Amino acid sequence: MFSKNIFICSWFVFAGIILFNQELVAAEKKEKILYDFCTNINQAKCENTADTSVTWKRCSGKMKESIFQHPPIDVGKGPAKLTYSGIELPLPEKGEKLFLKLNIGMADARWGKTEADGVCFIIKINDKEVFSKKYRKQKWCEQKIDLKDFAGQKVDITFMTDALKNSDYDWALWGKPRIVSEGKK
Ligand SMILES: [Ca+2]
Repeated sequence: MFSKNIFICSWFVFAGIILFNQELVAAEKKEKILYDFCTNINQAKCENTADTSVTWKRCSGKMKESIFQHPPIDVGKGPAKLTYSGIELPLPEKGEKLFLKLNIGMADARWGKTEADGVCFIIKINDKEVFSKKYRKQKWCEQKIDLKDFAGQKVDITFMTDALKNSDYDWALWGKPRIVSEGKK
C-alpha cells in the first residue's frame, strides 16, 4: 500500500511539472516582438556617456543580450542618454496590449571595498518619465511598462542612467529591451 501511494504521488508531481512547463511555453508564445532596441542601436542618438554598447555581459551569472550604459565618470555631468526617435507604435488589436519589456541589472564584478551605489535607471517617452528605479544589485530585475497611453503614436524613447553619488562600477545593463504585443496566441 505504501509503495502504491508513493507511485500515485509521483505521478501527480510528474503531471504537475508537465502542465507547468506547458503554461510557460504558452506564455512565451503570446509575446510578439515589435521592436528590438539592441538590434536597432545604430538608429539611436547616444549622449553623455562613458560607454554605451550592445553586449552580452553576465548579471548574477546569467547572460542576456543587453545595452550597457555607463553614465559619465564625472557625476556632475548628469545622466547618460540613449534616444530612439520616431518609433511607430501600432494600435493593438482586440485582446492585445502593448508593453515595453526589459530587465535591469548591474553587470557582475567584484566591487571590493568600493562605495559603489548603483545607478538610477530612467525611461522617458516623449519627455514623459514612464520608469525610474534606483538599483545596485548584480541580479536581473524584470520590468514591464504598459504603453497604452502611446498606442497608435510615433514616439521618442530615451533610456537614461544616472550615476547617483558616484560612478564606481556603474556597469548598468538594460537586458533584452523590446516592445511587444501580448494577448493573442
Ligand atoms: Ca553610481
